[in-house]
Amino acid sequence: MADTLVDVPAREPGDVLGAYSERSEYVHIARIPEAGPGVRNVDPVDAINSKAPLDQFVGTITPSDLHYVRSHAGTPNIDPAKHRVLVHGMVAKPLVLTMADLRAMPSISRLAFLECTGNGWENWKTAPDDVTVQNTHGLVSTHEWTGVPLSFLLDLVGVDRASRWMLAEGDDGAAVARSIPLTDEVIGEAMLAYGQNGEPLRPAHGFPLRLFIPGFEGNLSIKWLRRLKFGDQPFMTRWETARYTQLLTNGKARQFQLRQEVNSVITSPSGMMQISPGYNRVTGLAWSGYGKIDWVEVSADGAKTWNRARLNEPVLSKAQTRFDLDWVWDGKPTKIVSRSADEKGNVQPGRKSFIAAMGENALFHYSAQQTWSIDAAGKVRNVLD
Ligand SMILES: Nc1nc2c(c(=O)[nH]1)N[C@H]1C(S)=C(S)[C@@H](COP(=O)(O)O)O[C@H]1N2
Ligand SMILES: [Mo]
Repeated sequence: MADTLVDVPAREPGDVLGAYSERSEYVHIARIPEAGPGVRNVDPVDAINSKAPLDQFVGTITPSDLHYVRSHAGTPNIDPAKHRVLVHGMVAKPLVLTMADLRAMPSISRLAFLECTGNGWENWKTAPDDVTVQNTHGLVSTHEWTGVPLSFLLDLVGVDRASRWMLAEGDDGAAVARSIPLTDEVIGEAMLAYGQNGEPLRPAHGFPLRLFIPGFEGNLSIKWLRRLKFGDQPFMTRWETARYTQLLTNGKARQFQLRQEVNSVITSPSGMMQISPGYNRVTGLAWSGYGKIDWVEVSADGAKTWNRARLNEPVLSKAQTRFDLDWVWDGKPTKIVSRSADEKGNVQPGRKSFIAAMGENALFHYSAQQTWSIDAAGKVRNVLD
């Protein structure tokens, strides 16, 4: 800590008050576009996703312009005045809705995380040691989402009680479409969202309308939503056959692994940071698709002994929770790692037991503990432990 005050600056008028507030010139914070697992430093035209800078965030809410993006065919340009949503299938009264119709309906707002099932996919096998936490975990973000509760719409169209599945289809070049099980939880928590962090959705995130399903894999939250169809079984789109299945060790593929697991990662110190001996604040993020985070533990000796971290309020269901822990580094090489548990009793597994259960052929839902090694010079690196 400094022991003197710097000179008081001259009392002069500051910068003009503009129509937007820009970030400080001293803050450099941006997403990184990637072209696939581990394919970094790409031209944005080749990117299939763009990862959020978790190492630079404070608190739990992701700024709108830094929410991660994952799109299969780029961002379509949709005029909200012309946009329509068809709701049909096993319903008493099929409807075509405009954005004005939806805006006139009751709305809810909720803070919740969205996570791509591909988050962490580098670490299944061969993650290099020079990655940052943005590379390893940047496909998760938390926003306040605002929209019409799905349950309101179900009542409006009179969904048949025998309908157990809903098809949601997007209006992008890839026409991404997924079957969503109509469980009580989904009916109670899903929304047709038109707002993010207090403003209309941004085009990359589904403007003018997307589905949002808290706790479930990101690809179910269909962007640029154009159609909901109700049926009594899954629709078996190519997204649930060719994509989004998990190849298991026994050679069989698992379909419909829809929930995001309990997870956590230390965001500071994290990959490629430089630390000094003495006091270091260890901080990170934890989240679970099952509900609230119950506890987070941090180990500073390579998972031999664990310490309870502080959970920073608010701790919300299916939202990212920030944790921190005071730590004095003695300057010796070591490894730091976090693990979390949720209110349903799920505990984040270590990498070895995770790989033993899931094998190495799977690509999605990587949620094992993340270990960072620290060498004698204080350099932090990714390590598969
Ligand atoms: N129509 C459509 N919806 C989509 C996608 C897409 O490519 N097209 N990508 C899905 C995937 S894989 C994820 S992880 C989330 C990402 O949402 P975001 O880009 O707002 O973070 O949107 C999902 N919804
Ligand atoms: Mo995704």
